[in-house]
Amino acid sequence: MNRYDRIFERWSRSLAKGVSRRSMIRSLGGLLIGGASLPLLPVARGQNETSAPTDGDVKSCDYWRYCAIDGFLCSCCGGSVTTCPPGTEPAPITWVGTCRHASDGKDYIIAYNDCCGKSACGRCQCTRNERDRPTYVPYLANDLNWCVGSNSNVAYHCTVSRIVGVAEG
Ligand code: ABN
Repeated sequence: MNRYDRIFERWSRSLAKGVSRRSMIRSLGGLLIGGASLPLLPVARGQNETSAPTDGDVKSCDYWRYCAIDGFLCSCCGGSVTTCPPGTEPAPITWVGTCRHASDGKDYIIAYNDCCGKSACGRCQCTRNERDRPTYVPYLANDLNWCVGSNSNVAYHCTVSRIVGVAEG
């Protein structure tokens, strides 16, 4: 047995003495369940995509990635599909939808992020609501003012749509 084996053996024996089997199983269960539920959290998923190829009319409500949106399109309000207009900031919380891209047939996970800090833009209202869920499933609900979580006095201006992943299966 080499030195590392002896150290590891001593460490596992002292762990076995100090920790009951039940509490070990409880901790492992907590780790597994905690790890599995992390991807469900509706927070800040939309911050990653900085630029996106233009593959359609981003000022049209029919544009593919707006399939689950409910709001004013930031691309008509001085911003872009993925960036908030000047003078506004993204809410810290997003809701998500899954939209099919017609040209490659893949389903993309889209984070919809409200931009906050100015009064409602009023242009390009778009309400598509595909697979929208009631507000008691908030990360899949679009009919909520997510600016409530921002520093911008709850003023909702428009919504951006960022690709955050490809849906598997
Ligand atoms: N998430 C868009 C939105 C903002 C304000 C009110 C309803 C919906």
